Amino acid sequence: MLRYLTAGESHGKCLATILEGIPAGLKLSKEFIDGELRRRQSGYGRGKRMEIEEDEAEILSGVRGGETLGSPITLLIRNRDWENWQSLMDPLVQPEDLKEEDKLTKPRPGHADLAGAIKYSQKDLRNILERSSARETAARVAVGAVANLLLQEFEIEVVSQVVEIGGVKAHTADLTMEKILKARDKSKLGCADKAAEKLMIEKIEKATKAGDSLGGIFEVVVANVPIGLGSHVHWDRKLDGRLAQALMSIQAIKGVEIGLGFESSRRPGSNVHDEIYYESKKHQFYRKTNRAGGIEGGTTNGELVVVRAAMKPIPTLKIPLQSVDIVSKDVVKAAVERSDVCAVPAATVVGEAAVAFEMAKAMKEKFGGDSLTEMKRNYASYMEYVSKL
Ligand code: EPS
Repeated sequence: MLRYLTAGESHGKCLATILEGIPAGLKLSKEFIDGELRRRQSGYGRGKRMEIEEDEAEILSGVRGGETLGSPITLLIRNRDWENWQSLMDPLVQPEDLKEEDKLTKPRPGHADLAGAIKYSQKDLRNILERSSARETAARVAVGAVANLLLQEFEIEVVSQVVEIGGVKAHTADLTMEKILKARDKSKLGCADKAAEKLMIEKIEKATKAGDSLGGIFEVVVANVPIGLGSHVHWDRKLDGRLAQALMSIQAIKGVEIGLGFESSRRPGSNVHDEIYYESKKHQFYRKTNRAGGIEGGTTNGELVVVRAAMKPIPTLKIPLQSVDIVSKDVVKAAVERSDVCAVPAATVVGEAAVAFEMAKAMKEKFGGDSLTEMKRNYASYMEYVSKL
């Protein structure tokens, strides 16, 4: 079983995560993890905070001689901004040391502020927003990077791209994965369509000037996935359900699609389902279309796994919306915090990490193994059976 927890507040000392279930013998490249962390920090439309942070993961346990031990892996990411927040955020600061004027009482519509404060009986919204902040996603990206390293051992590739920002759509359907990767890595927005990127940047500039924020859509594609990950037998083993949950749990995500997604509800069945063919020389079943997004009945069918997630605009607005003070009940404008105008490129990297984790978890469940050697042996035996269908 692959599982993880994260801990940490946005302006606390650090973010930490414990990841369990990675088999022993996986080479853990700190460079790769740090590279993914930096990728999450980039992207046009981010705020000043990203100029302060330079995320890197310290590996505290579960690794020796550069390889995993099969024991829990602890990763720690320090918040550089902590220095500026210590007097407010140090766990040992006493209530009497916290000034009344530092308390946040004006909840932002669309944020966890109000519901969280009522649920946890808090009179200072900071006690909610510090943990609900998308800063936490740095830890998820570190976990996803480790999962990705495991997937790479089986030549499974996870690629993501921004496909829409503020209503501007990218057109990349006729590009190969390699071309998408190349163009995406050159893009300030992680978007492989140059013309669309230009329009997206203009939209972000406009939103910045207007004190507003923008959302968008990203896509994650997984290639070289073996047939048979996930299962049809139980609700919590269906891979599409798990992917949707993992993506929906990312801050500000409001919708998830697999393959054709919502569009499949508008077409007749004959124009939705992917017809089945058989290549006798290769002993292989295959499809000419992939509208199912690589998953049927909660199980991978050997085609590309294709998922998309929609992110709402960030709720912290420079020109704030109406709200109500949680203490005085006065009508007020919502709190204005330093924030990002558009974090879709960052969310794309987080989405990729979330998908990598779920795919690695499904691989671990199917092929088991306490060591990577054992897992690969089980995988090879199954793939031999699949190659002789
Ligand atoms: C965030 C608000 C901003 C973002 C932050 C998420 O932080 P701050 O309030 O310190 O300016 O920059 O994102 C990150 C710190 C990050 O690493 O992604 C929020 O309210 O969710």
